[in-house]
Amino acid sequence: MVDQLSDKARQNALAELGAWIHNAERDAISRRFTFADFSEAFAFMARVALLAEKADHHPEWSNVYNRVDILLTTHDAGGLSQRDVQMARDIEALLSSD
Ligand code: HBI
Repeated sequence: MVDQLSDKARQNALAELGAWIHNAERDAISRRFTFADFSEAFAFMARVALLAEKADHHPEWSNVYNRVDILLTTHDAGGLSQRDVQMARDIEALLSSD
């Protein structure tokens, strides 16, 4: 069982992950990524998919041409957990490694 973030941990995480928007209704974080074209967007999605499988923690996401919208929350915890924070960090690291 994974625990939902405490209020303090949530505030710290949101401060650290400034590009991610908190969805209070779902207690989730979301971010839109925009790429040069579909091929770049899909390559990013493939890399995120591998991260998700390795972490056994999966995004809720959508793709429209060169845009990828990712929402992270932990279904088992009913909201944000450290798994979401770490996944967001790992996704950010993908972008900076390009
Ligand atoms: N991904 N976002 C998210 N939330 C979960 O609770 C979750 C998951 N991936 C796999 C997972 N839980 C495992 O518990 C599976 O056994 C369901």
